[in-house]
Amino acid sequence: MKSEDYIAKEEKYGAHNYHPLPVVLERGEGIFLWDVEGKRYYDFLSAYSAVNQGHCHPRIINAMIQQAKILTLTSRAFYNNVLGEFEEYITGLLGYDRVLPMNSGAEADETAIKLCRKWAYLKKGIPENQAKIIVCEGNFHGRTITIVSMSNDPDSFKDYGPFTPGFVKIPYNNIAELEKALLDPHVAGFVVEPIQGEAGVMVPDTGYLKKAYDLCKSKNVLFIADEVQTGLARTGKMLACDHENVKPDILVLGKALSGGAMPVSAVLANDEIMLTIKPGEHGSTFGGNPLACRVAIEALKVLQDEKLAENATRLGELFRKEVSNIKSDMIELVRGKGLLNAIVIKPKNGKTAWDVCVKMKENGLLAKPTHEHIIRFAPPLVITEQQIKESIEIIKISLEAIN
Ligand code: IF1
Repeated sequence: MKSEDYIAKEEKYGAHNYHPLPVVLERGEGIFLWDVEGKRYYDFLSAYSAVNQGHCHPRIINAMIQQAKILTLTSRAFYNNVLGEFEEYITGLLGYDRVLPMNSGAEADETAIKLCRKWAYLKKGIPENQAKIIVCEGNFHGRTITIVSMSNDPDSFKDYGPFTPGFVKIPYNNIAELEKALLDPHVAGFVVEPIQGEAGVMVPDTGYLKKAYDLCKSKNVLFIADEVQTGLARTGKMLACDHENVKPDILVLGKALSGGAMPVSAVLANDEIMLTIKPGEHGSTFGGNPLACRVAIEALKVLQDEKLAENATRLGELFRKEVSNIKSDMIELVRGKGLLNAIVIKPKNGKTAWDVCVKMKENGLLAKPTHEHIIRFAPPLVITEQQIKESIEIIKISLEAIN
């Protein structure tokens, strides 16, 4: 079968909830992907930052294979001999009392919302069913009904109502609006992405997270960071909140927690919050399974052993500097942090970000547009200086090829 045959099969039998770039991938190694015709590509999406450690990292895959031969799933009806080790490791690494393991990012965000509400009723003393949670316009936290109830993007919520109540939407990167929203005594939490990914890699002003955190503290409101995309070395620190020395009350992780090997997510918090959920009040069949735990421990160790946060800082700076120097009337703006970057594209003769991505694909580099005119550039963090320079050359010739 050729690429077009695979594409036709998906078109015929699959739901049409995605519009992929026309490339059919069959193999990945480190920063590279190969299609079914054997053509090699630089991966500048990293499965939306799930593959920070690079495709099929040998240590992660080996951990996975070893554990898969022994035990994969018990459910939480019984103990398993890996979960405790994972819990001890990740809480020690990130400095929290406890962790609650889930699978997808959306489930972990749902868990954070449930935790926040439990805490609001059991600890803060908000009257039953009155708790409110502040969220930011432009957010992306996943696809469940409750999470799309937090969204102001019609693509996410339209025709999925009725929606979950209890969310207050304010503009992102706006301290004054947060201050105003916090005047309501029924506010229990504030959910924020340290950098908004889906919105087009929106980096807030320096000091925004710290000020927001301090304001939340002054009102006894939980600061909840969705680091599903920004966490785990992507922005040049283990957590993007580390840039401002902010320690979220509730931390949400996903994606790269498994290095892309399987869905693994987690919510971290201290005793006062985490212990408000009692046995039988929340969970997941697969959450905390021994296979996921082994994979996650190894994925976290790889981030540290290979100093991937440092690499993201260094090569991210290089990327933004060199791309800013490209002379192209299609580049309106380059922004980002670490290796989470975006180019805002100015359309030219009817050609858009999509056409740039198709051209880059032809030239051997994969990236995906978001919001019509923005292209996200987020390679695996194992990329080298030489490779990032080659990639920038591909971006350059692709932009030049569009007239
Ligand atoms: C898709 C975007 C990225 C996330 C944050 C939770 C989740 C995500 C901050 C949910 C997921 C994804 C999912 C993916 C597209 C993608 C995305 F463009 F939509 F915004 F990465 F930039 N919090 N992000 O970014 O995690 O349940 O998917 O594991 O295809 O929907 P999930």
